[in-house]
Amino acid sequence: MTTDNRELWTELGIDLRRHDALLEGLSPAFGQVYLAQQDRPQGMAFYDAVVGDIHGIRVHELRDFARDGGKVVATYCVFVPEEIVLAAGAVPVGLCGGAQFSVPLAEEVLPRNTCPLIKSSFGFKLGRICPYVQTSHLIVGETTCDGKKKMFELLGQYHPVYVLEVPHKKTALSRDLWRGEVRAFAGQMERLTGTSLTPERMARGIALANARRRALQRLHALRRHRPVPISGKDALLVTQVAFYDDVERCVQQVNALSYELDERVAAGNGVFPAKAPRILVAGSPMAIPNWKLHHVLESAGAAVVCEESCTGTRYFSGLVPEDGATLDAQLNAIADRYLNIHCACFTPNEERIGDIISLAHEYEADGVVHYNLQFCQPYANEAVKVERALSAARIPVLRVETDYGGEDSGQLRTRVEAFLEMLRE
Ligand code: BJ8
Repeated sequence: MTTDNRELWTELGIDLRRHDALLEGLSPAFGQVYLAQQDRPQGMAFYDAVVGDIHGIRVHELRDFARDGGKVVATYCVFVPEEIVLAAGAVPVGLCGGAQFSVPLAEEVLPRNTCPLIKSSFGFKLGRICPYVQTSHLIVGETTCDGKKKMFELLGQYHPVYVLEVPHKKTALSRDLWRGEVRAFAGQMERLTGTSLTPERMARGIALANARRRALQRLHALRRHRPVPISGKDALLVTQVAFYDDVERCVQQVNALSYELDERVAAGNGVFPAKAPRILVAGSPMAIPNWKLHHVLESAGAAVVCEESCTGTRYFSGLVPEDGATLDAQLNAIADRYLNIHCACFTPNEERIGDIISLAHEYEADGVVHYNLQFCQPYANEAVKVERALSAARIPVLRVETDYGGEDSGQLRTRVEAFLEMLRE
């Protein structure tokens, strides 16, 4: 930790006492969960360095950008069209909300039976612990689930917030509403940045966002190989970092890692034995530093080969067509790509069930762990249909509901071990 960082955090109004306590806990946790892994790809050194200076270099970059008049736009959901943010010359930053640390603070305000992702996010702002939030000029929320929707109202009392209305059905009427919302958001970005959106600027925003998706698609596709060339924990970390890193650097780092994995695959080198049970994790997103389930699974001998989640396939699947000739056509193409995200906030959401089954086949998963954050109603309820569909497809499934705390780790480990034992039989 450099003096320079402390000056920066002070300038951003960070509560240094709380912030020190957060970082003191993060460092050993990362060492135990990540650095203790064997035979990691060399390309992960970049990600280790990013976590090692998690509130340093990137925050400096954003602060310098802001000093030069740039705008930083913070988000919590993959429904926020980052193409538009980029086209307006602003920088999108996906916020974390994966730490238990800020949950008790949030519980002083929010109902305790709120999902940990919402509580953690809110607590970070309330306690002035997150320099990314502090650097941002605007937080863009959404009406995906009720908990978030109402939390954003409260968050608006502490920070500028703009809320996108995400419809909950995928009818023609909903599509029209969403297209209108995307246009209104484009106007909001123009006002925030003072930049008029043009087809050329939008084309660049679309190309950048697609480049990141392509890089992530390529990396994650390599996890289909047996033995798998990268651990699930490492792959998850790459996705988590992608949310807030500079887009071009992200593409470069992810592609470099993929080249290295290509070589591993060609040489038949994997990080786990070829016979390790292969697990698809499906469900709620896992924001940094939520590595809990992956750590339990891989410590018990499994290989997590895919995440059907917003910190997985839902983040990078589906490109925006790059041939839109007018701003209108581009905005429609963006809106349509986002409306095709299969979040459990939609009803019905049969496409997600189809995705889970296809991904289980594509990644040769021996079983699926359906993960939902405690008190997350959309994913908990949808798990019933997912479980039935997987049973019908003869794919073993384990349903897990947990939070960010460590109290249930022993019980979780026991259930995971029993599930893996069953898969090995
Ligand atoms: S598109 S999954 S990122 S909403 S876990 S806050 S749903 S109670 S995170 Fe999500 Fe966007 Fe959907 Fe993806 Fe609510 Fe559930 Fe909490 Fe959730």
